[in-house]
Amino acid sequence: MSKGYNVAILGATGAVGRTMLKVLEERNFPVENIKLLASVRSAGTKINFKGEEITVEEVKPESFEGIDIALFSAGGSTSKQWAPIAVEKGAVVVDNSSAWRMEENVPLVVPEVNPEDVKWHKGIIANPNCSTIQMVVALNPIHKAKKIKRIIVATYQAVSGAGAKAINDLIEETKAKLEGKEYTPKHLPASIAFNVIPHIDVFQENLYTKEEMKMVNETRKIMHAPDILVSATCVRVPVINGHSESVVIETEEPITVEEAREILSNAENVIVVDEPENAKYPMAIDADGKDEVFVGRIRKDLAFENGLSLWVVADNLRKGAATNAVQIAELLVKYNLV
Ligand code: NAP
Ligand code: 3JM
Repeated sequence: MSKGYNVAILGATGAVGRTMLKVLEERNFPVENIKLLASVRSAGTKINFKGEEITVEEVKPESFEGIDIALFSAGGSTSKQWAPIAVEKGAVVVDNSSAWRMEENVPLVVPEVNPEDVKWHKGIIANPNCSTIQMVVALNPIHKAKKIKRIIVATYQAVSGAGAKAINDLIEETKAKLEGKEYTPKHLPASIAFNVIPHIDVFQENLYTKEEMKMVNETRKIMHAPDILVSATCVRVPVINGHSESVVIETEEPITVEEAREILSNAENVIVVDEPENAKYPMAIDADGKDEVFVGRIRKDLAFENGLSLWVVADNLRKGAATNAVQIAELLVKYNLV
């Protein structure tokens, strides 16, 4: 009989945590026991897993006793506080927050790009930011063939990326505006209904936001490409789920549209949707609920000598967070690391 694992989810009541439960179930991850953890606010909440009602518990140091794999999605400060405790109790932590991603002794893993990096973990493995994940899944195969020098990206990010309460903000503000009423979003930095907001996470000294700098630094670490130049503009749009990205790259060697299409058609977990003559291209609505990264609008960029423009879309709660984390857990099993 094959082994089952004791799995804990910290942040189980959140948008990412609930998606992780769904993905564990769908992919039939070998779970022996599951423990659902959150703050005292939602202790006692019941959540269904494989037909069983599981009660959410307040996270405590003892919560991690006997746990093999702990999937974290409860924000940066919670992760800073609890990951070392979980590791000390013997668990391997797969963390969805930005708290550990750039630490030297923490692998930052996208299974389609750098699966082998899980092998040098010291207890914590970081899951990259949602916008970074979908971009590197699409770009790494091109980088391997033609070496990318430069990436210029603008994101169109769904509100689900800001948590379950931000989804509520979009719906409530839209309803209010249609009825001529006022509603001020509580979990987004500005009005989101009928608007776009060029502000995700906090502004840095260089006038980029932290979300934008995550895309710069995480891309280099995951692709093992410390010299790659990345410039990002991250934008929140009134979409419930599914991030879209306009990506322009410059390669060292020339690349044709046909070559790029061929490379991407053969890339793992990438689906090319690119039929301009039939008005077919990737859209957030179609990526919702899917685990692949969708690429289209592939064309020669007119501003760079060896330039290529692409449109990249994925479900941010799935491939951008939960699915990637569960894939990392699957690698731990595959490589006998738990
Ligand atoms: P969310 O819907 O707001 O859920 C937050 C979860 O964290 C809830 O389960 C909440 O529990 C729990 N939590 C908050 N503070 C806690 C504390 N002090 N102790 C224990 N649990 C606590 O947010 P989300 O969208 O699921 O995102 C959660 C985190 O995942 C984010 O903060 C971010 O770091 C990360 N994330 C990563 C990606 C990615 O790209 N990889 C994408 C989105 C989010 P209660 O119900 O008790 O409040
Ligand atoms: C996505 O602790 C927090 O404030 C969470 C902020 C957050 C992050 C993050 O920095 O961990 C919200 C949504 C992310 C992320 O994936 O980087």
